Amino acid sequence: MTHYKNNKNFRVAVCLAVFLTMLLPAQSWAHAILVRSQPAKEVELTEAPKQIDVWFDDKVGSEFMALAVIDSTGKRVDNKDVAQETFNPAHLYCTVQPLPPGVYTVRYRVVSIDSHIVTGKFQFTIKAP
Ligand SMILES: [Cu+2]
Repeated sequence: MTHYKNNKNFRVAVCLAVFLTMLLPAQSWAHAILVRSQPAKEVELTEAPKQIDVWFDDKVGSEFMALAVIDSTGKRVDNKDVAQETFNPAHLYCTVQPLPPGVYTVRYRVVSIDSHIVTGKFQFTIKAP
């Protein structure tokens, strides 16, 4: 009786372990995350940037990439010219229109090499000089 119970627990443990090892590689492998940006997240600038740069921890797919900059009224102020650096596929950038002081939101969407879509956003502020 006790033996049967232990055996059953062991089998449950094995199943769980197999299940976890199936899950983990997909989670920890090549799921791109944003590691750096220019302007940096939450930064306050006194001079308007002309370009927005984002860097991921791994290369991202060249399909479906999107980078948008939105002002506080919801208007899109980037030039819809997102590009990927040829020799560093982890780096995307776009240019922006002349930006008056205000709070801006940068939204991004990329496809990791594990085929997962990664989206996110961050803000920066331009203060009057
Ligand atoms: Cu992933």
